[in-house]
Amino acid sequence: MRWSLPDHDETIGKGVNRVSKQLLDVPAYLTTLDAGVEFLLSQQRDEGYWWAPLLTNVTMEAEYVLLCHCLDKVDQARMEKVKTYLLHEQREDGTWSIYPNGPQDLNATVEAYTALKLLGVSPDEERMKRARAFIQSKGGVESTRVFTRLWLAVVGQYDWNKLPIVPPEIMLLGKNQPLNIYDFASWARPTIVTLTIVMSHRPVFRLPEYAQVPELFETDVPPSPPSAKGGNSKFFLMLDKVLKHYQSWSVHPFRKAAEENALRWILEHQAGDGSWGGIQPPWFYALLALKVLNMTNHPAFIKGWEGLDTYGLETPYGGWMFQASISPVWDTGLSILALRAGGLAPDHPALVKAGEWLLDRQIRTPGDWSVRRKKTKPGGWAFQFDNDHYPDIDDTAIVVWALNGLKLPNEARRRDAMTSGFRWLTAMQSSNGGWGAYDVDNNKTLPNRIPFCDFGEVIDPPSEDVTAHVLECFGSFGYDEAWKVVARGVTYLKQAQKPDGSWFGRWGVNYIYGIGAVVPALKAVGVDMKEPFVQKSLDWLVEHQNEDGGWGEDCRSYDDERFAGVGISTPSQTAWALMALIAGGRVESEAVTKGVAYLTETQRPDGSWDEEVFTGTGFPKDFYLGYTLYRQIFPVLALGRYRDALNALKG
Ligand code: R03
Repeated sequence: MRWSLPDHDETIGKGVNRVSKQLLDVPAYLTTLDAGVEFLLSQQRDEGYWWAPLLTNVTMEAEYVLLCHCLDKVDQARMEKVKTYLLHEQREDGTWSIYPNGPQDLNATVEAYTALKLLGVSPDEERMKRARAFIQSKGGVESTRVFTRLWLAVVGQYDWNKLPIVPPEIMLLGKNQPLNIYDFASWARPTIVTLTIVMSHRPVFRLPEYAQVPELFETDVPPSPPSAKGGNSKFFLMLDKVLKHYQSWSVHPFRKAAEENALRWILEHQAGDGSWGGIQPPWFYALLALKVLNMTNHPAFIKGWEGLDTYGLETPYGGWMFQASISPVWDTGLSILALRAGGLAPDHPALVKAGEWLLDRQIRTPGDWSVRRKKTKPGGWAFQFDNDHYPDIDDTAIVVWALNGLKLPNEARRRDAMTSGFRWLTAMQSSNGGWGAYDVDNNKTLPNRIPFCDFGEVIDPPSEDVTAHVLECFGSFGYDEAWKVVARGVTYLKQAQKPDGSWFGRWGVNYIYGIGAVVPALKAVGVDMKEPFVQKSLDWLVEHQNEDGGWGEDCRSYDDERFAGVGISTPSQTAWALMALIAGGRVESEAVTKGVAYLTETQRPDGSWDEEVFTGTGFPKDFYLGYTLYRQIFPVLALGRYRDALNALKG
């Protein structure tokens, strides 16, 4: 959906301010910057944090509907709102997509169609006919990913025998044996552990007659299911057959012990907010697993069920949606950085409040990351409010860097938090010099090969953007304490550069995000911006500037190289490009002047920007994120840096 940030009501004073600045002949971009700062400030919550909707796609709500059905917890009023949301997101052709203006998506369309049927929408309605025709034209349910077919199996619409198996016995593998759960990414791990229980019990919570979907199998088109991330190998297909045979036995000697391990792991890993890992998939699957084990009276189930509401959102038109994850720490860290760049003082009351809020969120206990870094002391931050098992490196880098720009009443506490955060980041560097998002050296490719893993990433190797954020954080300190760490990070980034000069964007779309992160980071750690490899990335940006002066890059760039750097201009991507060009020494270039003008001209009267498309990446090709505050944070950050760079030139 299009999600506008709420208006703020301080427009009266600001209007006057704008007029008087114009009279004093202040450059237009400074007026824009001030209005942008004001608007961003207006979005701060009373408790001191920033938190805006994290948008994804309708598989969240469709699965929510199926989950409520399975758990026998159907709230009719809530369901009506979900129906409103699903119908609102449906396009003219009857399909759903996984990002605004994106291509028709089979998984999303199958799931939303099924949910709508359960919600009472008649299959005879034109919109349902269109959805069905699309599904059938793609080979039907057999062409969907494993997760989609798994949901259909759980509601009695798909044969459990046709799904790949992940047996609970993987819980008995040691931490150094192949395919043990710690070789999977932090998000895949709880997903797999919870699903082993569901998949070994194979529950069926059959949909009522009217909601069954046999028509989604009726097709003349041969199915083309996605393959495992690493390709389908004979070995793993054979292993799957063996496991299916084993599953059919009536006795499984190790299963009881394995399941007990899985259950213990699940109970130990629930987050303070009731979720598992602060993300939707393991959360829903954990509730299903507890249901299957007859544990719906267990405190973990109750807390998990009740926590769901905190990730829900009412839409302005009366719909209800479910966020795949929530971003308060990320939004807050970035907002502080933007507002400092925008000119607020280190001890501005709003920033003090935000800084203290962040200090309270630092994680002081070990987590899954400790399995590979046993002796390292904690010190990270998570993305969400309360998710202590999974601090991540990206959030920690941004928060430590943000704290470094503040002056707080308790300076000793701020220093202590920065020091422990800094040390944690240092310890979490991978062997190749880069940083992953959650773990060290989570780069074994074997998990990619199991047939179950046909959607999203299942490992968490170092990425260019996270590495850049850590380096820029370190650069903000002067990095004497860690110069070797920094040097290895720079080496990693150099070897990761694409032949055309760009860097890949793992968590933001796409090469514009990569370059926008890497170049300012290289500058922050003292790399000479005149170096040809840096200049080459800046040339890439100039070549990809749009006619309107902005930059944009479509999510399609992950599937099709022709879309690299190509897309409608957006405020966030324009800001990323500007930050790289400014850091790289091109402050006075025509490209930068035009980019700044783009931001000035597209700002709304209230100081905000609009952004119609997603510029965040969950998993390249498979899952995208709309960070609602990016449109505000990054233009402010870029314009603030523009002002500083111009001032530095003028001496
Ligand atoms: C940008 C920096 C901060 N950073 C990124 C935080 C991203 C948070 C969103 C994560 O949400 C998820 C959604 C998911 N879906 N499916 C999976 C998943 C994971 C995270 C998924 C896919 C494959 C497997 C398991 C889970 Br196997 C919808 C650190």
